[in-house]
Amino acid sequence: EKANVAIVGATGAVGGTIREILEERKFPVDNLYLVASERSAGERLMFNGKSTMVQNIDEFDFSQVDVALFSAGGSVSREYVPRAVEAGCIVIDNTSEYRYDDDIPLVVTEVNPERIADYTNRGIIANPNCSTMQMLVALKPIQDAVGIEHINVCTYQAVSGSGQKAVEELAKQTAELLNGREATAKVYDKQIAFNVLPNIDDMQDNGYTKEEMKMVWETNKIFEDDSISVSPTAVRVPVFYGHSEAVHVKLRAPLAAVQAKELLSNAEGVTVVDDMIQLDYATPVTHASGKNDVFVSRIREDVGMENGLALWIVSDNVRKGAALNSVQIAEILVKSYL
Ligand code: A2P
Ligand code: 11C
Repeated sequence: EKANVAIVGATGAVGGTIREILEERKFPVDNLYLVASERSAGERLMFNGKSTMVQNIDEFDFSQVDVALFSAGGSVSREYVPRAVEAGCIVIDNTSEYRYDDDIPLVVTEVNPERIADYTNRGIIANPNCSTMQMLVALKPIQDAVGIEHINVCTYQAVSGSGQKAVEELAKQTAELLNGREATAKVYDKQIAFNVLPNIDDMQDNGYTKEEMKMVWETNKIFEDDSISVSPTAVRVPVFYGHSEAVHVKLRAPLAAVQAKELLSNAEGVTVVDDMIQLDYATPVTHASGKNDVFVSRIREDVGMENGLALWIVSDNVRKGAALNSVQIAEILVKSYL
């Protein structure tokens, strides 16, 4: 019934939130192992009222672990996920390292939980990118009802998506600029405070960034529908927690805004916040930050195309976008498969 769980990247933005969520949801943990690099090995962190020491990944014995949640970046996953699997762990990987391999399931728990069964292929389940995650939680009921032909999406992404150092950079630059000093940029190539950067993750040969292409590849894979086309622009904004998205979808059949609102109101993991007369609409700061749900506002028929629907989608990128979905996958895995 209980599982031995490891968090790899335990000292990071996502790893810390995984620890919080395991505790909040009373995940049936037998032993919890906290793993990071040699830099933070020896530090102690609390879990369920117990102080637990962070261990160096190089010396860590994965054979003690049933489920390992990896959130330490792509290169760490490339090197250590195979070792963990070899030692008998099932890995839930939160990087883009294994997401696009055909035999590795890519799971959003509200959309395709049945794919978790495919963990037997390679012992790995991949967790999608945060921008795809919240978009698909919101679009799932619409795809089921009438089908989606095309998605046009612009993102407004929080700095916590780039990790703890980026959270510190935004705070520091803001203070520097308000004190009349120059902003120092280390994590981002340009100043992020009081600015917006249309450049997230590596450039690809087609002129899109990798963050943008993730939204294309992952939408097709998770919906198991290659006929959906996606036009993405991914933008970093000076927000700490919570990604926002302006999404316009072309549907395969008509769907009135009131019907879409009704579908979304009944959808798992979704909260509709949509009463513009009362100025009731979701934002990262007022609704999403620190919360588990995906919030949907501004649900309206698209003024520029037939069978079009427009939506504003906001969610905590570190929670549903990363840590929460990983834990939800682990819950289903332990309950239904182990
Ligand atoms: P460490 O504290 O030892 O650097 P974030 O996404 O917030 O930047 O966090 C990244 C996480 O990944 C941290 O927990 C960090 O641990 C961990 N990490 C980074 N590089 C490595 C590595 N080479 N081996 C193990 N853990 C790593
Ligand atoms: C960001 N979406 O906000 C990224 C973070 O592929 O898991 C997550 C990167 C990933 O910068």
